[in-house]
Amino acid sequence: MTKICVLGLGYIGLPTALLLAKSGFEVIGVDVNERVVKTLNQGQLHISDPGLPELFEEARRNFVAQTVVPEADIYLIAVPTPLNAHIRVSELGYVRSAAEMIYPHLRKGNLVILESTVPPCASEKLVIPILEKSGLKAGEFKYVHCPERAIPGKTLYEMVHNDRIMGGIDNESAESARSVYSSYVQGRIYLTDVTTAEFVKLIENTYRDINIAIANEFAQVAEDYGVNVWEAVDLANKHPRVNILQPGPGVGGHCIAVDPWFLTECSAKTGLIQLSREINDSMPNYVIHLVREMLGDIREPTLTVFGVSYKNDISDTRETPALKFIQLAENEGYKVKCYDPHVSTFEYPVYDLDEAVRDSDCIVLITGHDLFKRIDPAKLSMRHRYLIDTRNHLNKATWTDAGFEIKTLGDGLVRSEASRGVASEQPEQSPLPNSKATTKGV
Ligand code: SAJ
Repeated sequence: MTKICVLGLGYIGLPTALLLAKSGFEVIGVDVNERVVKTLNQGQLHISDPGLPELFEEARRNFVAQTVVPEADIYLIAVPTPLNAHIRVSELGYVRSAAEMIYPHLRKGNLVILESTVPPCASEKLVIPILEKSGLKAGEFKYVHCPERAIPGKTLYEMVHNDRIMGGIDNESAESARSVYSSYVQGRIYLTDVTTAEFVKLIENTYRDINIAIANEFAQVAEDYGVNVWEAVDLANKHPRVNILQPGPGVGGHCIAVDPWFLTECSAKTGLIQLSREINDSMPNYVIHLVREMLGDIREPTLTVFGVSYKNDISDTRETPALKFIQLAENEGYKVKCYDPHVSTFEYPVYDLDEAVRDSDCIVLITGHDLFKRIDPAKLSMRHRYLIDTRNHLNKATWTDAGFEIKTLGDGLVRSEASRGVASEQPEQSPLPNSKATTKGV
């Protein structure tokens, strides 16, 4: 039986290891965290994702976890590659130490796969030279970069169904990787060289970041013209070649908010990419400006943040825009209480709904969890009933009927109009145009 060692048993490494085990490989999962290893060997999971418990049950007979790297036929690296936010440069320490752990075991004909996202040329300049300390030259062992592309919240589904890119140091390497991934990937597999694969992964996420940035800029420009950006984007997207993304309070997660910096760290030609990062990073500042406008004259104001995970219906809070928003709010003297039914551990305390809204003046919705739609606003006991919805997520009529004054990011309504209740005329998700915008057919 072919033996695969998967290094890193996190959000990507563990599901990948289990998919391979289910496909019939003998899989040894390696993690430096003893608690993770112990938990898995006791039959429990340390992460949650739809379908993962069922997969774990099916795959366990071919899977074992340990803290040291064994001899294997194939080594797959799926360790984190965080960004050093101060200097905006990738930290490749985990990748480096994974390669250091592999090379003493490396034999002729072995295949090493890197799934972790890295800056262009990292394989060639950093990882392969470490592996060559084995005494083997690249080519005597096979090497491929196969960047992961699965979206959190749908990880397993996308791991199986997405197309994959395999960048090999030579064709034999890429073909070997293809045969490994073909065991469970139903999408197409495309072969290329290593550096192109590294580059492709980064431009995918950078492309998305830039597109979110333009949506965020449109939201702010729309306000200046009294236009509702949500309606405008919806209408623009009726064009066959336009697909504008959704504005929001900023971009979080460990990928889109991070990968553009990986792409640009060794290039000087990066104006648009950097600007987009800055636009997205400045959205919490824009949200606090909306709060200021709404609550201007309230004394000792308290805010309730709805949703602290970086996006809807998941528990992941990495790089969440909620964090920057809360810090800014506290710096301006607001008391902040958080409510997020998906999150139990966060930098700030997370309360239940009643406690989070008690004596609060304003709810600021940062994350569009589905569960928030089921809240009955009439039952919320607050000091003042203000709502800032940064995702156009909640039903305006329901919340207005419950006495809330609502500001939706990018709705084009100045405070006086909102106060007059103009916002309440807007139906959910597809608001009617305000006084300036019209929806005439031409
Ligand atoms: N967001 C918006 N507006 C949108 C879409 C997203 O403000 O229209 C925000 C989200 O709220 C979130 C952030 O952007 O804060 C990122 O969310 P996301 O759903 O766009 O992406 P991630 O970070 O969860 O996953 C991405 C995916 N990449 C692409 O779609 C190109 C995923 O396929 C990658 O595998 C993943 O990064 C990764 O691991 O690199």
